[in-house]
Amino acid sequence: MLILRSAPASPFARKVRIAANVAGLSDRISVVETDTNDPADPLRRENPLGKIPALLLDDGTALYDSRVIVDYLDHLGGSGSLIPTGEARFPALTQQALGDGIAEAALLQVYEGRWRAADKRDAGWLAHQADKVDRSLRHAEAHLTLGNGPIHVGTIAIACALGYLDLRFAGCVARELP
Ligand SMILES: N[C@@H](CCC(=O)N[C@@H](CS)C(=O)NCC(=O)O)C(=O)O
Repeated sequence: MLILRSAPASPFARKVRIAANVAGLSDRISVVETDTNDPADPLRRENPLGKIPALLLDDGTALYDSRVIVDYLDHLGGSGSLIPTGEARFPALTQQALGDGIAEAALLQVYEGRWRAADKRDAGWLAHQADKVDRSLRHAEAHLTLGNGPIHVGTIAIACALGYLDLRFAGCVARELP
């Protein structure tokens, strides 16, 4: 049984859980809730970065990060089950990078609030990250055909980014760009 270190709110861990489901591998994976803030959690021994998701193989090897894990699941599920082959591969991987980047920029804003005292928070830095999210959502709306084609790593990543924005930024209005 493979072990997936995960947490319900993590967009990157969610991407892996959905990918495992799409590739028909959920039965082979035990999802273990992990506290990235707990120094005693085994995660830090398995992934020195202390980040989830991490996937533990039967021989104890740890795979991270989510892109590597999805690549591994694609290999287990049969090449092309998550990452298209041929020419379609690169747009799908780029779409994954866009989804992951949105989640990352959103996460950095959340961490700014979680890790810095209120008087140390940097409004310029928060705006820099919020602009990335805004631009990327506009780009996705204008250029991506989501929901009409096959599910792959790119569509999954965008879905997880949108889910994370709903979770952490629900009700926020997209900022006006110049
Ligand atoms: N690029 C990584 C990002 C993983 C990541 O940032 N995970 C967050 C949770 S969503 C985390 O573990 N944060 C804890 C920390 O940074 O200490 C991936 O795709 O797996």
